[in-house]
Amino acid sequence: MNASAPDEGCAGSVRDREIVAARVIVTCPGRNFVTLKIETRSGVYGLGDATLNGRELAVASYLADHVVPNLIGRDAGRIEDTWQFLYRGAYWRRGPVTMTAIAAVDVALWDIVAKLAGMPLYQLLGGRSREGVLVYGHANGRDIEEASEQVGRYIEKGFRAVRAQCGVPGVHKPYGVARGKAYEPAESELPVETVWSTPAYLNVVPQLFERLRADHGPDIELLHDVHHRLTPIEAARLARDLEPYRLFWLEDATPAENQRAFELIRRHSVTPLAVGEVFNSIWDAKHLIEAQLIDFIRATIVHAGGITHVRRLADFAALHQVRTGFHGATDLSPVCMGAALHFDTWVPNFGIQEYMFHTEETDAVFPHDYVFREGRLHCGERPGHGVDIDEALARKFPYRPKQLPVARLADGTMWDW
Ligand code: GCO
Ligand code: MG
Repeated sequence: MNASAPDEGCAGSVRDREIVAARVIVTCPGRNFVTLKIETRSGVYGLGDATLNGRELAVASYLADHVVPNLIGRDAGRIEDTWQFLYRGAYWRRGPVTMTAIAAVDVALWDIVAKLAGMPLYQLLGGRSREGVLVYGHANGRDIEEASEQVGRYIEKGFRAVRAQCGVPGVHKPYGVARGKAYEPAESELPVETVWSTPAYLNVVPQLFERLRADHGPDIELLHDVHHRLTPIEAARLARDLEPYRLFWLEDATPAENQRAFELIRRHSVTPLAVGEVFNSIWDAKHLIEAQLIDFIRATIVHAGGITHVRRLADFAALHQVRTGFHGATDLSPVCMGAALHFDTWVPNFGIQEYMFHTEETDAVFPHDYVFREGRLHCGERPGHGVDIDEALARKFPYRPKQLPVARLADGTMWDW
């Protein structure tokens, strides 16, 4: 498709929208991020996040070597056609690397079209459905005491929903518990080895939530992430044990490659279930949604093919009263967060948005206009998704290889991290 096609649409002319350049920017302001910048003949550019934690350079190469050459000369306004071209055209479908690369292009194009139309992105999607986006923060502690204090600090900051994780007696380097100032799992060049014990974990988590309800009362929304560690029947037991504490959700209770595994959990418990941060496609969630085995879908714009695909997923979920609860860990860049907040501001079946704070260096490299107020994030009114990149500053933070940890049982058996 080239710029000599007849003029169409209202967001600039086809000539204005012609893609003249696209570049991949890799930077490490505290952690690694991959960003795609697409430039049009009009001078208007768009940004898309392409970060896949621990596998960043695979997406950078996929984009630079295999996608960018296809973009030059295309009409940035043909967002759907470009999505289909990259998805169907590659022949090799789905998978985290492919879908993250497609997402980066897709979000950059939505950003360009919204800027050319002079509209904040949520307006282009269908307009505002709510005044702000309910977010949950991450409290954690080495033990129950410390985790409860941290939940208190989040409540003081204005959060209405808090995820809580705590250390597990006898477990070395437990998931979700900070060892430094902030929790950041991708901490070394080769994976850190952690040790896992299901019995110790199943023992401590109900005690944690009993304490949190006693300390903080019935109104604060509480969430917990199992991070794929349990078998379906163990997950069913935990979900049932947690019922008295009325969680907002129990996340990734068991791995979901086998979507039917969730039938077992559902049979035993009414604790709401969330899953999907590692999903790349609507197909990963099809049975989970159709059979109403989950309550929240956590697929995220950056890893599931961008706004174009996640919109399809959210609409499908809405048919089954499943709400969105997008992943928003620090390994998703502010560019993804900006796009997600515009999406959350529009999507009718919104549930909640995860929100971890980025470092000051990250915020400086990615200037943005979203703000936190009274438990909610508010996207800005600037045209596009409202997140930019300071390329000169980004260059001062070169890529540093980092991988996510792995987990083993006490006898050395590999487990799910
Ligand atoms: C979450 C996630 C993260 C992931 C991380 C992996 O719920 O926020 O589970 O903590 O582990 O995004 O890159
Ligand atoms: Mg998670």
